[in-house]
Amino acid sequence: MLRFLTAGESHGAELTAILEGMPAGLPLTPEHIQGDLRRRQQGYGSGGRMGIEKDTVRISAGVLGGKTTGAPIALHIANLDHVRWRDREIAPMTIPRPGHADLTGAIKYGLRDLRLALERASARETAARVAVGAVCRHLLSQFGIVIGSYVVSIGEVTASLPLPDYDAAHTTYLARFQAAEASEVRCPDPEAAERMRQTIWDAMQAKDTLGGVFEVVALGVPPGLGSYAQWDRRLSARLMAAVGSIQAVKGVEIGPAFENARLRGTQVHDEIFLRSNDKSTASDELIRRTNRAGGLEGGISTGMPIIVRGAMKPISTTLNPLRSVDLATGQPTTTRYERSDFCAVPRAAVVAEAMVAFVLADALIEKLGGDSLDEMRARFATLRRARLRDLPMDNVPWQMF
Ligand code: EPS
Repeated sequence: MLRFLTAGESHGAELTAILEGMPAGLPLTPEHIQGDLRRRQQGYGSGGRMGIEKDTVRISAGVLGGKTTGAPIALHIANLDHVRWRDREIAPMTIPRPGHADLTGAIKYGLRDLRLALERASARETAARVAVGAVCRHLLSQFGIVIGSYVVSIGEVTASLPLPDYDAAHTTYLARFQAAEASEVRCPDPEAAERMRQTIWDAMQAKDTLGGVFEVVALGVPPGLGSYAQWDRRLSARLMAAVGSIQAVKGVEIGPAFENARLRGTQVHDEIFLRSNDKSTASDELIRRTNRAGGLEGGISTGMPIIVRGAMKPISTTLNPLRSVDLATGQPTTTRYERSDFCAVPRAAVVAEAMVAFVLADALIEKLGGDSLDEMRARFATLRRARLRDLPMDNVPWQMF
C-alpha cells in the first residue's frame, strides 16, 4: 500500500526520498519532519560529521495547499559536507574495512575503488528514512498512535527496564520516552545512562567502537493489523525486516523473544482476562496483564504496545586498525581510519522508530483502505476490538467441508 525509495550518497549533493501511497488530506509541512531529523542527529558517541550536518527537509512534491494530495511525496535533505568533497581529488581507497560493505560491495558491483560502495552503504542514508518515517508518524498520530524508543544496552552496560504491568504500561512507556529524550545516550535509566556514557568514553579512548540494543515501542496500535494468512503479511515479520534493514543492525526481536525462548510456555504466554470495571461488574473487554508477546500474536497486532528490539553491531570503522588486504598491491596490511561514529546506538533508535512508523502506517492503510484521511477516520471508528460484543461465537458443531 505504502512504499518508499531513497537515493543519495553520503558525500553527494543531497538525499532524496519518495514516499508513495499516503492518503490525501493530511496536513504536512517541513515542521512535521524537522523534529525527528534533529533527534536523529543527537547522541553521545557521534563522530565529527554530526557537527557539520544540520539536516533540513525540503518537500518538493505531493503536498499542495499544505495538505497531501495522494500523489508521491518527494523529500530532500542536503549534505552540507558535500562542498568539501565536490571539487577535490579523492584519494584511492583499496583496503576494505572488515564489517563494512567495502569488500562485498566491490565483489557485487565490480567497483574499482572501495569508496564507490561506501558512499551508498553509509548510514547517512538513514536521514532520508527518518524524514519518511516522520510523515508516517504524523499520519499515525491522527489515530492516537504514538511511537517512541530508548536504548536498552550499550556494550556490557544494560539498563534496568522491567516489563510494565497492563495498567501502568502506557504511562510507563511515555515516561521512558520522555526520559530518553533528555538523555545523551537515549537511556531512561539514569544510573545506566551514566555508565553507558562512561563506557562510550572508554571505548573512544581505546580507539574502539561500541554497539548495543535499542527498543522501539508503539502505543495505541489497534488490534487486527497484519495477518497470518501469508508469510509476507505477518506484521511481526514486516517489522523485523524493516528494523533489520537498518545499517549495522544484525538482530531483531519482538518483545523479550530471546528470553522467552529460555522459559516454559506457562511463564511466557499472556493470559486473557475480562477487565473488571469495579468490584462488582465485569466489562466485556478482554485484557492481558502482561505483554511478553510484544503486542503481536499470529502476525497480527493484539492492541497491546508493540515492542521491537534491535541489536546493533559495533561501528566497523575503528581508529585502531584491523587486519585486511590491500586490493591494489595484494599485500597484507591494516585498515586506514575514516572519520566515523564511535557509538551510534542512540541515533539508530530514532531510525528504528521511523522504520516502525512506516510499517505501521502501511498496515493501517491496508486495514482501513481509503484514499483520504477522512475515509480512514470513518473506518477506524468501526474497527473490531478485543470485546465480547465484537466477537459473537456460533457455539455450534460444524464440518470441515
Ligand atoms: C558513516 C560514517 C560517518 C557518519 C555517517 C555514517 O560519516 P563520514 O564518513 O562523513 O564521517 O557520520 O552518518 C552520517 C553522516 C549521518 O548523517 O548519520 C558510515 O560509514 O556509515
